[in-house]
Amino acid sequence: MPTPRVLSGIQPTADSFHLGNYLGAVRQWVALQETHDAFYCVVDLHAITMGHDPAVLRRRSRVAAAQLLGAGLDPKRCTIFVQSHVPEHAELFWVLSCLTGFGEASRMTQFKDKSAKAGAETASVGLFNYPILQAADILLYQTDQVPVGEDQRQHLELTRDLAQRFNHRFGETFVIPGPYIVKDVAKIADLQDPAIKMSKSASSPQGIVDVLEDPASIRRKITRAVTDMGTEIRADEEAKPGVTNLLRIYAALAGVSVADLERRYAGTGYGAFKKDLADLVVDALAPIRERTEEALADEAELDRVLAEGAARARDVAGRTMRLVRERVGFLPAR
Ligand code: ATP
Ligand code: LTN
Repeated sequence: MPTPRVLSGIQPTADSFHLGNYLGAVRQWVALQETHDAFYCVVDLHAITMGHDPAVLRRRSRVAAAQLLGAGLDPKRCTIFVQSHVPEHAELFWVLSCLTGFGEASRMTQFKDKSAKAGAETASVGLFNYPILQAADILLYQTDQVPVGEDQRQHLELTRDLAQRFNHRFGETFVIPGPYIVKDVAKIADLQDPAIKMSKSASSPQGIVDVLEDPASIRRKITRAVTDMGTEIRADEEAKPGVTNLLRIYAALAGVSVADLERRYAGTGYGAFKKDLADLVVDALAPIRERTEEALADEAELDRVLAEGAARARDVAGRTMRLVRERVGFLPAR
């Protein structure tokens, strides 16, 4: 059996990843580089669907790559690259878009949410096409599993449908990928509004903890996180969504179960629990922040890592694309 392949992507749309990105996705990426043939991509093409500033995009793309290194990705163990360095993504996107129904794309809930916010007239066609480009990212690498948070499940379903449709119409070409979603961390909630996910675009500054945030500010936000009626530290999605979210974050970072924590904090109040959690978050993020700063300090080396990643990615993507062109019926360019 060949080593199974994973691929995932993260958008360079903020100056830092947040705790939801880290626990829901990036931490799994780090673990999977040990057991899988892993490709991780800073998806800058996806980052221009809502309007952007070129200088900011350039900075955030490097900051995103540096944070991946800071979080523990090792370019010797995995391939880290920037999506726009591999033109095959845009090329396969086009082919897949011609297999996607207009109605099918219109049903994507992330598109519906984000276009409603932007206003139907101002939302770009790029935003509409976003999930099809994501499918291209995944299928180009013959990916077996895609480590992401819960919010990406629908996009992965579309990806599987498109792969099956292509294979059926043009002959076996793509591996059908599956989601790799770790239940307890798949949807970290906003600290101020546990009904919504912690998110770069939707959370208020108080609701979101950034990976690169300074320790005092992290402590403040955790101390002020919304808790629920009563004083009991107990997981209960319905009655105690705020405390449940904090318990999940704690359990994930400490490597213990929520049940263990419920026992440990039985009879104590929210205060001590939040203080311990704040210490834990600060201690977990500090080394990531330091390594990210180191990676950013040597821009030439960072760009070299990305160039090497792009070369490895193009090798795989190029092979898939040659097959796709032939299957679709494009003439060889000779
Ligand atoms: P936006 O709010 O702009 O949609 P985002 O905060 O969701 O952005 P992305 O770059 O879209 O960030 O997501 C990167 C990865 O992090 C994805 O795999 C996504 O599923 C995961 N993720 C994002 N937010 C959370 C969260 N609150 N809990 C768990 N995983 C999350
Ligand atoms: N849409 C994803 C980012 C993304 C992605 C991918 C994830 C773009 N391409 C390919 C997994 C595989 C998001 O997190 N919002």
